[in-house]
Amino acid sequence: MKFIWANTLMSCVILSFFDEIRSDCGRRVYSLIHIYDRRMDGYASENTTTSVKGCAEMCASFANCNSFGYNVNENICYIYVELVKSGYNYVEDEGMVYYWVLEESCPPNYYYDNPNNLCVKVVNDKPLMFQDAETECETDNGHLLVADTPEKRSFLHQHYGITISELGVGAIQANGMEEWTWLNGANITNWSPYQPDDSGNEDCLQILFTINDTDIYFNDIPCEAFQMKFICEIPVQRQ
Ligand SMILES: [Ca+2]
Ligand SMILES: [Ca+2]
Repeated sequence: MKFIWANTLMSCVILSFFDEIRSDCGRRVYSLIHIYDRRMDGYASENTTTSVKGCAEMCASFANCNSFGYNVNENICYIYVELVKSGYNYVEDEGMVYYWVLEESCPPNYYYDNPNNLCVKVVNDKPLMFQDAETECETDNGHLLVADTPEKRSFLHQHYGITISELGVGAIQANGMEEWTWLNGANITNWSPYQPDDSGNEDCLQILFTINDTDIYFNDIPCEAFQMKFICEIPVQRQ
């Protein structure tokens, strides 16, 4: 799954900073790739424009654009769905420069969560117990999703509130402690009614979605009693 945010970006001003081009919306960043004078095969679109910034705007308005190449001699913009890297099939084409979209730089199985600037992976076909789920996320150099902000709760409800009824996330109640915290130490809010009830030594956290509400709520569950669907989060990979 990829999010299409091109439409909202059409009103953004594209700015240039040394090797990077970014929009004034602050999130869409293109980084210069040091491949020159070669035109890579497999572009999705070819258009005429008068500047590399114009080419960046074309990339922003093209769904799933992950790289673009601009020929500064011929004023031609090439749009790529894939991240252009050296080693592609190419033809010599003097004047070519390439940029790629940093925010889309998430590993396979992860996709970019634009509002929170994270790479996110949803695992709903292989339920695991809390510690096994956290270990899987740590294997990817991440951790279970910490839903500690309204933006993240909104993101979760918007994208999973209807299709996934319950989901494990990254919070824990240490043995013998009364205070709940997210894995990053933030406080937990938005408890579901009558929760946490610690009904049978419940020290891990589960999301409860309600379809008719725009927020999400939390319930404490036993850490080792049953397996759960879960979400991993990792930082965006700058390549
Ligand atoms: Ca407890
Ligand atoms: Ca409970």
